[in-house]
Amino acid sequence: MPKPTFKQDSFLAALTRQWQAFGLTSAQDMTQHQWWHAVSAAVAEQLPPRPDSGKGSSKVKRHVNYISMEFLVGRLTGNNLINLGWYDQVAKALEQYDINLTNLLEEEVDPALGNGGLGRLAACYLDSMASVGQPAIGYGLNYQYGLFRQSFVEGKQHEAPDDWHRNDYPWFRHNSALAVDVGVGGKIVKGEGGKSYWKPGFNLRGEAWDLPVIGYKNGVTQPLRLWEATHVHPFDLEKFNDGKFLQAEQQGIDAAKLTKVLYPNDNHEEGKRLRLMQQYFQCACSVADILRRHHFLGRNIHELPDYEVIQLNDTHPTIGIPEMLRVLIDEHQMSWNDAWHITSRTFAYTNHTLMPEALETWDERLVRSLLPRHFAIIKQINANFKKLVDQHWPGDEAVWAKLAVHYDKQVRMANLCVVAGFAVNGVAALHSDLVVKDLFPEYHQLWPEKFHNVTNGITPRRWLKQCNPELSALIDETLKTEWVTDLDALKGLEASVKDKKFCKRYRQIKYDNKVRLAEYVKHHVGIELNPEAIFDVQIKRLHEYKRQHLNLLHIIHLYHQIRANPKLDIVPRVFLFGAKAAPGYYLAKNIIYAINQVAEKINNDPLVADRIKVVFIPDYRVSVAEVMIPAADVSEQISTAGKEASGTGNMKLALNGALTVGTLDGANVEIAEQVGDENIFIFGNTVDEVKALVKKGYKPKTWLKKDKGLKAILDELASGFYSNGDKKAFEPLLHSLLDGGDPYLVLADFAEYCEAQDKVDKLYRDRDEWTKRTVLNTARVGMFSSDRSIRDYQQRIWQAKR
Ligand code: B1H
Repeated sequence: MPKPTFKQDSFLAALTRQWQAFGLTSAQDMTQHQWWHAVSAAVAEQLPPRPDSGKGSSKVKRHVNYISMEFLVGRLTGNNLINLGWYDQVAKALEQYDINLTNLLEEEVDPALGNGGLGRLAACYLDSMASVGQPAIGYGLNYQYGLFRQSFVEGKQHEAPDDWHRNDYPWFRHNSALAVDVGVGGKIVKGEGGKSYWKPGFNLRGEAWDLPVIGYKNGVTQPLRLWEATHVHPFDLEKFNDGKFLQAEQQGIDAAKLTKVLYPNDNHEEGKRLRLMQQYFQCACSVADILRRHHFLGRNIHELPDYEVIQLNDTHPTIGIPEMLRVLIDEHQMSWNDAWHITSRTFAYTNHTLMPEALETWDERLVRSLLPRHFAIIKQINANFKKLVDQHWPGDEAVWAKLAVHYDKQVRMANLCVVAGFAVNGVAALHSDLVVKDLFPEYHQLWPEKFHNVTNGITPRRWLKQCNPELSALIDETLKTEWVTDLDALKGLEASVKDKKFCKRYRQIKYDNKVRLAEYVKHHVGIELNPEAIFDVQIKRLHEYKRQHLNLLHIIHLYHQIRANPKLDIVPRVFLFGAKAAPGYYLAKNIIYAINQVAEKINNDPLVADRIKVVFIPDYRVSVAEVMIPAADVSEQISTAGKEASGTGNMKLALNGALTVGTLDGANVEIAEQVGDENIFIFGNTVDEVKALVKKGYKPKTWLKKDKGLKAILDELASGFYSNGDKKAFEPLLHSLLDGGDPYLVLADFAEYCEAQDKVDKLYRDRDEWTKRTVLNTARVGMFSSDRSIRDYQQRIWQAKR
């Protein structure tokens, strides 16, 4: 497809229609926000009228349907302009109105339709599929409220609803022809000839709202299709005529509830009825849409797996599997065997976590009451699979207890995915290993060929070109190639570490980005930062396993050192945090509170004299990440080994020239391999060491006995020193570290973590050496482009023989 050309006349004409639609008499009368809206809508109008990703696919290249409950796309206007290659032309066109495009882009409210890494990964993958020419569609939900907005009230997290004004988001295209009706509830009834069928209790309508996913300068636009739940009939007319007005409206209210809000949990499931409804609604709409397109293109239903693959982003859309079987059997009148043959060659599953509390299981009563037909299908899958297990492990109830899809009145979604899917993959080499060894060893024995690794990636369009334009320009000048679609080309920068001029500019760019972040912090938090200090950044969801509290203990350790030796010579350091805690996650919220309280004390202690600053930036989100990442010197990736499946912030930070302080966990392992041991600070217990410590009977007390300084830190937290005398303020945190048994081995890694941080301090004093190592990070992390991940998916899963 040809690269789309920017037509200034038609853009300006569209812009005019926009301000006219606002009821204004001239462009100059628009507010800054209206300008953003008008420019976005005018650009959106220039896109092809109906992107349909299905047509480009063929038997040689299957079409990908990426189903995910979350797409954390971030702001679209700037990104779309870059990918279209129109950024400079639009900026120029706006100059005649005295409008600065860069400032305008700040007007956009982030569409925050995801929690964290899993949702952001989905967004990066859409960008890469469009950019490498993988025909694809993303299917998700059009939440009215995205992830909550966070503020701090006296140090404590406060949540507010995130109304992102989806109803006038200029990038949406509503496609009313694609609406789908979805039945829920009801029961199985006997029909004529003894054949039973499902009679749903009520119906919902799914309306399709498409966001354009624009490939990088290649003319490709593919949809991200987000379903919104509405009611089938605006009113139940019968009830309305009966005078039961309120009841008549009731149906509509319930439907609209379904896609009201994103569940704010990361790595944790709650087993809520509404959540299962959301999952089913999304899957039913998406499966119907996939089959509609398949038929529309004149293809035979038995050839579905030759043309389509359905990639499940974790188990959240698993109910799509029994839904596909139901449609094929009940609506296409197919035999079980034929339907199974099609379905089991169509679905593939990505596992994103080993955390037991995140593995989805549904109470059978819930599944049966909401989806009686699907429950019957799941029981059939289970019964058929039992025969296979009995053959391999005759009479072994313990194995069946592990492998069953339905057991103990629970439906286990991960097991359903493995049994019914043709591929299973983890998201980093270490994680995929653990998926086989710790989570699914017996399944691996049954079907070794199903298991794969695809290491996560990030899109270099947003995470370098867009967020770090100065560094991108330096790379352009140095390499003189289009590295943004071939990130391995960054290897070419290695030679530049010897180039003094290059290094000076690289360092200056980092400094300028730190100044930009300092301005942001000054404006939003009111704290002054010294850009000469080390900017040490930990940005990710707040979770016990990610160990933000390990970072906190080290901060207090430094503070103690200063108090013991007021002349202590350390490089000034700014510890920056960005993290949201799930609203019901008590411990995580307490850790936020502790960090804020310690920050308050340290930032205002004259003895510290600005050698340490601690800043918790509120409402961390994609647009804030875009300011923090280019400004980071140090990247904190300090999860307990074996717990972080991959991480992707680690990749973004390394790409932008931060040095990692990290454990051998998730993709850190591969980052270390790529950048080389000298260019990363690895510390802490390995997966095997963690397992051995736990097996031996891990006791927090033993570590406190060994390390008096560590004990003093915990004692001080318990003393009320950081909490105006309130000794209970950090009880949840202290309980977790002490009587709670320190489940994530924070104390065991503390000493080595402090040593690693000490090395950071030492190295930073040698500015040339530091710069050299950061350049080598940028140069050597090209493999973490999500374009590479997509090609891995193509080769190993989507386009492989099955
Ligand atoms: C990841 C989740 C997750 N893994 C349940 N699992 C959710 C689980 O709403 N829920 O119920 C939401 C999210 N998220 C993350 O995926 C991993 O922790 C990261 O290590 C990984 O990089 C990311 C992308 O693969």
